[in-house]
Amino acid sequence: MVTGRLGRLPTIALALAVPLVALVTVVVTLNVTSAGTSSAAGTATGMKTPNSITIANFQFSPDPLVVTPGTAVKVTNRDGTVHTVTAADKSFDTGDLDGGASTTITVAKAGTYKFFCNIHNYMTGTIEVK
Ligand SMILES: [Cu+2]
Repeated sequence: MVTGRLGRLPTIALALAVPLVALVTVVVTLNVTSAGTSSAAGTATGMKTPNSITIANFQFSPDPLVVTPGTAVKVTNRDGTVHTVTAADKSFDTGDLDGGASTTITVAKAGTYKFFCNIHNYMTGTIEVK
C-alpha cells in the first residue's frame, strides 16, 4: 500500500508537471518572440545602433558605427581638444570640431568608410553604411 502510494505520487506530479512545463515554454517563447519583434523595430535606430559618434578620450565610439544610407550622423566631441571626423576618401569631414561641440555628417551611399581625426591621425574609426 505504502509503496503503491509512493509509486503513484511521482506519476501524478509528472502528469501535472508536463502540461505546466509545456505552458511555461509556450509563454516564454511568446514573450521572446514579441520582445524580439518589438526590440528589432525599437532599437534599430536606438540603443543598438545609435546615429551618432562620440569622441571621448581620443577615441571614436561606437566603432564601427552601422547606419543605413542617408542617415544623419551626429558627431559630438566630448574631449577638451579639437578633433575632426574625416573620411579617408573625403566623402565627409566635420572640419575642426571644438571640445564640447557637435555637428552632423551624412553618408549617402552604402559602403564601409574609414575615417580618422585630421589632427590626431592615430585616431581612426569606421562607418558601415548598409
Ligand atoms: Cu583629434
